[in-house]
Amino acid sequence: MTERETRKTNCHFCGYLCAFEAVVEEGRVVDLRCDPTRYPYDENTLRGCRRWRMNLAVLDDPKRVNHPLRRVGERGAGEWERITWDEALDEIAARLRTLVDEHGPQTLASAIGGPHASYWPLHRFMNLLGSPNNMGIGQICWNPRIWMDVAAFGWTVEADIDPAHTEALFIWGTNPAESDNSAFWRSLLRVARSDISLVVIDPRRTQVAAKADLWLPVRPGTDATLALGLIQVIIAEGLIDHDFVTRWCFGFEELAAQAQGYTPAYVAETCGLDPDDVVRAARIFGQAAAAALVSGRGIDQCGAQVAPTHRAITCLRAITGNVDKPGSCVLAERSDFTPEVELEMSAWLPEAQKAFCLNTPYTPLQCYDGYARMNALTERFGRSLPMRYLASAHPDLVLRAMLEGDPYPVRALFVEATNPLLTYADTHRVFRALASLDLLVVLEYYLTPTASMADYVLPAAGAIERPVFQVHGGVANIGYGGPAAVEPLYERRTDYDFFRELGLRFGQGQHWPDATLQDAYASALASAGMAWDEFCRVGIYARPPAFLKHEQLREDGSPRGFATQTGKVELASDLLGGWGASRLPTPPAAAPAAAPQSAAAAPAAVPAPAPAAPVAPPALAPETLAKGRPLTLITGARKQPYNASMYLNNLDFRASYPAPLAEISPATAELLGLQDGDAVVLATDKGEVRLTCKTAAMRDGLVSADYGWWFPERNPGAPGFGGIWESNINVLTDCSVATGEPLIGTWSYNAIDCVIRKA
Ligand SMILES: Nc1nc2c(c(=O)[nH]1)N[C@H]1C(S)=C(S)[C@@H](COP(=O)(O)OP(=O)(O)OC[C@H]3O[C@@H](n4cnc5c(=O)[nH]c(N)nc54)[C@H](O)[C@@H]3O)O[C@H]1N2
Ligand SMILES: Nc1nc2c(c(=O)[nH]1)N[C@H]1C(S)=C(S)[C@@H](COP(=O)(O)OP(=O)(O)OC[C@H]3O[C@@H](n4cnc5c(=O)[nH]c(N)nc54)[C@H](O)[C@@H]3O)O[C@H]1N2
Ligand code: SF4
Ligand SMILES: [Mo]
Repeated sequence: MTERETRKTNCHFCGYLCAFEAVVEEGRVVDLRCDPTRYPYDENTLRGCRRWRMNLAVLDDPKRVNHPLRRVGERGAGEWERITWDEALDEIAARLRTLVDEHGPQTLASAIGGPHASYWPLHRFMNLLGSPNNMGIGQICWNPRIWMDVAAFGWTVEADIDPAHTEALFIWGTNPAESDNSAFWRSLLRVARSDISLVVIDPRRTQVAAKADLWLPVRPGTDATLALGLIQVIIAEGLIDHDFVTRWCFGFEELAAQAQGYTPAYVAETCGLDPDDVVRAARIFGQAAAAALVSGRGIDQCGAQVAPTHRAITCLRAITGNVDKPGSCVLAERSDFTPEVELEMSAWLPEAQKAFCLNTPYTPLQCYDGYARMNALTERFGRSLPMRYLASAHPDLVLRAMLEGDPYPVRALFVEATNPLLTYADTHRVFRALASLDLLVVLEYYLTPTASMADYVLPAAGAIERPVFQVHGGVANIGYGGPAAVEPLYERRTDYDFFRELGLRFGQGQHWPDATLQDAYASALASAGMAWDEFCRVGIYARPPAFLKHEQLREDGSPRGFATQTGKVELASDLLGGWGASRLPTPPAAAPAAAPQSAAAAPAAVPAPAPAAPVAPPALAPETLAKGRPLTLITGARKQPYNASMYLNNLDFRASYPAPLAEISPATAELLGLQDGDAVVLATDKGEVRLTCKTAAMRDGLVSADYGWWFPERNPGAPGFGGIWESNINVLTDCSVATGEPLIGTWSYNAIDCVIRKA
């Protein structure tokens, strides 16, 4: 009789890490079942999810990379030789050593992607080696909100949606039906059926917008103006929380003066909205006993607008007293388990090496100096943000260092859990930069277009064959996950094993005391007094949230306050002002933000409330304008069942969603003479891509393009690289630091001028 047993494990096809029981027969996983006894405690999560069934197929997909590969032909030609792990590790170590000896440790950069893996092992290796250059997505994913929350509140806030308290919920630039599609999305469906007033701010009529009490189809890139407009109405109508403002806000008078010009008429004109809707939204937020707000990439990826938008949102929360209060939001606490910043060992990155941070002269907040200034504040409350992600190097500057050796040569790159040829801005430039390197190492599941450019492709162990512990950057006291069901198949290894083994070859032995990833997680949890076995049984470490922590009394009898310079919530910020930014939330002069000329972002003082909305003419070269009708482009609106450049190899998915879409409103389609299913060409000054036209409910004059599209059924290497030049929207985008947000460097994936025509 064959031996059959069930083992706890987790999915990892999105951030939920849903709990499974794996049925294991003779060391092989033969079935998976939902485990509602562990996070997220809900069988329906699986029922609504199309991805989890892929787990078995992906685990032993014949297309997986199963052994270390060394390039033998021309870079990109797709000619590989199978080698052993020891050969791979020894050769990579030797080649890296030669480059470091010649150029210094800063010659190595890393590239990371979304939250697919634990990145701290990579960061630990880089810190101990002495490289400050972690290139990633920080500037356009998560960092802007985190930085602005910390500047205002001294730490990050998370929405607390509690039917017992919440009276209003704002969903701002996020589309959980597609990007989350699980527990949070289902909680929103309950909100939509309840008495809670639901307001959605999104240029597209998303699923949640269709269920909202009020939908504000804002013009892309004008959210800062809208947020100031809400503040203006709330102050003018006396809807502020006087007690909270008096006791806990710094700079209210200044903010009130600043907001004055943002009348409903001005805001409606600038943002392309109905002035009555602006007033209605402000009243809903201002009159609610508790108002919650969730924002997303729609406002994170708006270039120079990003800091003023997030700051205006912190002000909106503060003047209405919606701070660390049940039903609005909770100020997170540091984790009891070892926080990310300690796991990544950022304290070991030598000061002399931090000086090689490429960002420092450009983005004074998103760099090691900026981190130190912010950390000096948060540390007083015993907590530190993860350093590597929040100091991540600006891709524009890393690519320049690769291509031009300016200000020093970056000659080597480690790519972990990302596919930059699809997901980073300006594909042509990324391609040239990768092609120019002396050493490119890619840790992957599949031979992606990016992996095809590598010198070494290393087989990464995935879900079910590795333990997981999801901590969301370690800014809160919650972590969930569980054990591996089986050992990694074939010669796959965890990313941790690679960085540890390489670390040992660089004399980092004392800093890698845990032989395996599971041991390392167990050590991190031990700080919280939880044993790994216990964690695997319950699947989560969490503490119930505490509210109103600023009111807690310290030993001397004074209230704790906020971890900011003034101890209050900072509506006006001397800290940010000290870096040359405006002390108040101030949108860059002309909207939309993405127009390269407009993004110089010399922060204006109180804006003259212009009578007419400044909608800039498209900032495109005449050659581009000659190609078609100008529209405003937004990119990357999430779509199930795909995730960025992943899962396009799933034939069932492709049968139901076969082609990358350019969505436009029916009125825009009519104006352009386009119909559903038409092939269209979309162009910016960077180039052009081909997509399929689809009409959808959204603002007029706008095109929303899918992102991450390549064709895994084709050869991922030269010459076509899986079709990355065909429909990949990042062929059209740009990440120039000069036109980005001046504190953080955020570039724009939205509010981009483009032209469109029938192919
Ligand atoms: N299916 C799927 N799910 C994913 C991912 C994926 O690739 N696919 N990626 C994961 C990752 S890495 C992330 S970061 C999250 C992101 O999750 P979300 O933040 O929910 O991202 P989007 O779905 O792109 O939603 C952004 C919304 O902002 C709107 N928007 C665009 N421009 C503007 C603007 O100027 N102002 C406003 N107010 N709205 C605007 C878009 O129309 C869109 O509906 O999703 C995660 N989940
Ligand atoms: N135009 C435009 N561009 C965007 C965005 C947008 O909205 N518009 N969104 C941006 C955002 S928010 C993000 S987060 C990025 C996402 O960008 P990426 O993270 O680069 O996108 P993915 O396609 O999810 O790439 C993940 C790759 O990692 C591999 N992988 C997955 N898990 C693991 C693992 O555990 N270990 C290893 N070694 N490999 C693994 C997968 O096979 C896949 O090839 O894209 C950004 N780019
Ligand atoms: S992909 Fe689906 S099953 Fe997997 S973690 Fe996400 S919601 Fe859960
Ligand atoms: Mo992201």
